[in-house]
Amino acid sequence: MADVPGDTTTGVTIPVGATIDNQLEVTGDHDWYRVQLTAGQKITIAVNVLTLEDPYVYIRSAGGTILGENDDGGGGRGSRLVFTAPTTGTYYIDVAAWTPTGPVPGYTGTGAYRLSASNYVAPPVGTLDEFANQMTHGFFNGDAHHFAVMQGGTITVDLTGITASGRAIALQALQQWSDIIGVNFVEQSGGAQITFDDLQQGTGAFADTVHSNGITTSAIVNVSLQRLNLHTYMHEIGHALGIGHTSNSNAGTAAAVYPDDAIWSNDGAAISIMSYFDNAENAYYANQGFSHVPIMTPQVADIIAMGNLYGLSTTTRTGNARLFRVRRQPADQSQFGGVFEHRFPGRECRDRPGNGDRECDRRERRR
Ligand SMILES: [Ca+2]
Ligand SMILES: [Ca+2]
Ligand SMILES: [Ca+2]
Ligand SMILES: [Zn+2]
Repeated sequence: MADVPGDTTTGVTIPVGATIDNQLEVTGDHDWYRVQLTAGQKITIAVNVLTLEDPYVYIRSAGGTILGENDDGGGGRGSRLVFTAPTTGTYYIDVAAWTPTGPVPGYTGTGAYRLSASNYVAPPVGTLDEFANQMTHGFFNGDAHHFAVMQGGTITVDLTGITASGRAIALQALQQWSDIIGVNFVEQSGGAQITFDDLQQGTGAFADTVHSNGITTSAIVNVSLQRLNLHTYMHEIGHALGIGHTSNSNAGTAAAVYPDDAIWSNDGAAISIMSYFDNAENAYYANQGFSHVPIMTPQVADIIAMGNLYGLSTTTRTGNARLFRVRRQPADQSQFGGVFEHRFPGRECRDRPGNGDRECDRRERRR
């Protein structure tokens, strides 16, 4: 198969609705495909992994200027980009590979890919089980992973690298996840399964896991001092325990946009603490009486997802109806009302509504 030129001299066209299999033959290869669009036409471009480890895609103008780009929006390392043509004419879809900032052992950025271009279809409503499956499997392209522990077992955590106020919030977040899966988090200094840090990454937060054959052996949770709030800690600890986002969005490239980057129309904070979309920007939740305050507990899909990985606690607050108490006061009617009623010292937890943590996550890189 001849290589596709990586500039406007390309003679290869992809019609909207078509799928093409091709490859990046050498490191640094770019393959440009012409696509004819009409003004206002909205398309979804996807580059799926065949043997290429980590695709990256751009949409370019007739002159070759980059108009949009995506790395991992397609699930796993696959790319997905929704683009609306501003004018009628020729555009180019530029298929490339993710480029590391330095050499990565074994990574070449070559291999076979599957490119498709299709007219955009608005996302359907997802079920809670679909959300949970996306978090445990879909986000990782099927590569599910979790610590080898069940209810009554222990995961060690090292909180000695963070401030006293950070530790206080982290402990609340750990307690909430412990309430759900029945696993005890035990502090130790050095050599813990989850190590916490607050390195300055802008205002960022991220989690990294080390895992193989579905089992996580260690994880790092890093929440910078600007992000010390309960939501962020629960979200990042969620990653450490093995759940990804409810969409394939990741803050590695551009901020997620609703609904273009959503898999389901009801992807919002009402469903999951791992969502990139707050209710204020989500048309599905408009006029349903939801407030837009940041959620302070895992939500329903989170509990299902985490239960699928670890099982659900049978001892949490037994004999106490607070477990599924829903707050009914209008001012308090956040999301599902706080599936877990949780009291917390106020100030740390007040994040700006709508802020989410989309700028703050960092991609998970196994390598
Ligand atoms: Ca090529
Ligand atoms: Ca090429
Ligand atoms: Ca990618
Ligand atoms: Zn995240």
